[in-house]
Amino acid sequence: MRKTFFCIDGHTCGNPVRLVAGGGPILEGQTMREKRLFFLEHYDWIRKGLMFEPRGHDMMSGSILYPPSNKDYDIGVLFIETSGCLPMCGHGTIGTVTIALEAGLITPAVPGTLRLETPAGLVIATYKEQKGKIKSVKLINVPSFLAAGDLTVSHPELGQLTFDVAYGGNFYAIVDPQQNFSGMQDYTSLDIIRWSRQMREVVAKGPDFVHPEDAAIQGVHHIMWTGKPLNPKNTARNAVFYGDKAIDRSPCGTGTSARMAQLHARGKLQKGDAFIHESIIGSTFTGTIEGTCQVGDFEAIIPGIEGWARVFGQNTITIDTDDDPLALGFSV
Ligand code: PYC
Repeated sequence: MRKTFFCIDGHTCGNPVRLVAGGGPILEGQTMREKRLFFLEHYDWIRKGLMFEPRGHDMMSGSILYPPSNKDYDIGVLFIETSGCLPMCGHGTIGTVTIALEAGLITPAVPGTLRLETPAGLVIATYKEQKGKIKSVKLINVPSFLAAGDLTVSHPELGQLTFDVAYGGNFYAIVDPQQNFSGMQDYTSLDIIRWSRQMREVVAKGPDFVHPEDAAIQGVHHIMWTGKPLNPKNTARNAVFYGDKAIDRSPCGTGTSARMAQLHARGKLQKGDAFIHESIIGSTFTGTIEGTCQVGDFEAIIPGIEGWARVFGQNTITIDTDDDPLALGFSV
């Protein structure tokens, strides 16, 4: 099998976004939720080939655009990452909107606003444009909630840890500074990656986390370690672990949504507060609470996430499984 993909590469606040503009497969299914499940079953080799080394790398992430399931949306988005096909990806959405608009791949029905159908639900993007460049994108993300607070695990290296689980488009285990963890600023990314793998394993032995309205969204696959910002004007900093070896270079859109939901549920963040969230490299998203709603038994917030992306290249990539033994990538 030999297949070529026309990709446009960019990054959102430092984290990669590879938009597959040509060569994406036709997917069965009405909604993006159904299309995601069909892609995972039949076309996951495309994700592997485009995301993993040697064509990608540990942090690689991207998207493929599809016609939406109904007229309420402008476009459907499938997210592809080293970690799988996430129901929602915030940095991926900011990058996808920026790349797609600058390349003329989508034309919004209402200029300045895009209604995106993601597998996790409706995400509304508004953007600022200057001389053909998208300067910033603000997402109104899916309702986000604190799913469980004050859980404890015995971490193999760190010992007893308390953490919360919150949803922001994916479920996150959030580890705040405490006796056995002084804050992500005090450790190397290699420590955080190793601890995160161990943490994911022990968290998986605890309660199951399943979205109350969509059983296809389940499991705590991401770990957020919080800490002190580099710039004291910012509110907080994080290191978000995803995949097997990745720390998000952006402040993580779904992670920031989950973090705001956690803080709101704990009475520490209100509507009207600006939550400036710093990434491991110091880049920022501005988070806001746009409103509240109910998701199953959970009181949820409607998060706003604003950030920027830049486009830097075009990349025609061939995956040839007949000729290249490493066509579907590898991970070391
Ligand atoms: O920005 O939502 C995000 C994200 C998830 C995983 C990596 N980035």
